[in-house]
Amino acid sequence: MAHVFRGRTLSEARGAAEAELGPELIVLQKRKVKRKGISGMLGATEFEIEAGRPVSTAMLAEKLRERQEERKAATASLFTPAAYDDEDHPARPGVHDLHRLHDEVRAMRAMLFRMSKHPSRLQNELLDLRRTVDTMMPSATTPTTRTPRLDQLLESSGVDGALARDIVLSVRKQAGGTKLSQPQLIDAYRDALADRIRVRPWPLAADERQLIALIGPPGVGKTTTAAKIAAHAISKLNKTVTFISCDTFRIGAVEQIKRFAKLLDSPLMIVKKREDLHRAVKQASTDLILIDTSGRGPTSANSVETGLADTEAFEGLTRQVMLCLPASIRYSDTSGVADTYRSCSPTTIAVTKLDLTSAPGGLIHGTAYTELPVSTLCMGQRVPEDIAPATAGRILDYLSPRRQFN
Ligand SMILES: Nc1nc2c(ncn2[C@@H]2O[C@H](COP(=O)(O)OP(=O)(O)OP(=O)(O)O)[C@@H](O)[C@H]2O)c(=O)[nH]1
Ligand SMILES: [Mg+2]
Repeated sequence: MAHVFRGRTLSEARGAAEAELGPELIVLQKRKVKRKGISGMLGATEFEIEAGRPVSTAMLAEKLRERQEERKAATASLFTPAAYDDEDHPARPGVHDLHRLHDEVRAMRAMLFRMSKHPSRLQNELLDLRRTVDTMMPSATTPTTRTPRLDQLLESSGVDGALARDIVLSVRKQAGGTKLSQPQLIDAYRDALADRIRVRPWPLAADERQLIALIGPPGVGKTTTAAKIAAHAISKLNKTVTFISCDTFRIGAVEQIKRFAKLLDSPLMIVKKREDLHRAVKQASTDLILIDTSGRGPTSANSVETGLADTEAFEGLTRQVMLCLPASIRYSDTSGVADTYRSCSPTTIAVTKLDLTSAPGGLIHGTAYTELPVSTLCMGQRVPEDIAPATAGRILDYLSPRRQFN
């Protein structure tokens, strides 16, 4: 269970947490928040951390058994097969049980990710569980599960972490105990990747009025991607576009998008608050509304970015909230980014900076963690040229170009 502690400094908040949970506590999240009371209204801030007690293996097994019972009663069809059905072997999870538990926790997390607009206590508890299971899993570099040839394939795709381990297991399953030739190994590897790729058609293909918002970490390419999409919609699809910018935080951000809006002869509205965002969307009458956000991300439950999750405010528009991830992002870093932007309710992933890496694991890491499909690929700074709709074939070829291994 996650607990929240506050302090004027991070170490003060941590001290409060340690006083209650002990020095072995697990910190789940840290953030800067508005101070309570009048000083907060005047802009004073403090630090907040969410932390929980470390979970032992036995407690973990017990918790998961409880979840399983609840799950069976409520929504049996939503999850993977049970991990602890066998009454004769109930207590300590072995390696295979842990793999199954890991999958199960991932399925639960993915479902919560889809369902949730705001982090809940249960969600934090599950995240805590997932992290604990992740740390208990045998490393993907365990010699018994990897071969140098498969290592090389994974490395050249940039696929790592828990996802690499999943892929190794499925290639081994396909091999069924026989030694694969190099072309067979590449085929099995590409099949395993293909099973995990998810795409959604390029958002601009639809005829309905659309809202496309770009969210993601600082410098990932949100504003540039917004400009590319706008330019593409105007010049190739003859659509009208309104820009809305929520980025009043970074110096020069407004000027940057203003330049794009001017070049594309499209209106631009700047908004600071959630209500202003909804009002601006209502005012816009163009075919496409493009919302650019700050790399700082949602800082509180009432942030302007969190307003992107208010689907009822966008009636009559197809809502696409694209989580922008750099192609080179590691699997372990994807979770932090996805968790930060969860409250914006993203619908697809845009993978950027494909031109800057030869190991674009981000194409599949984001989907593996969030189950969101990839809609958009960006491969350079040129506006509007360096953008393309995501297709499964394109993603597979970026991850495992055939020529490289022939
Ligand atoms: N090589 C390459 N550069 C890119 C790509 N997309 C954006 N950039 C560059 O990355 C830099 C940052 O791009 P922005 O669009 O300002 O990024 P942002 O996410 O809006 O940044 P913040 O608003 O500061 O969070 C710029 O120099 C862009 O030209 C891409 O696909 N490939
Ligand atoms: Mg920007």
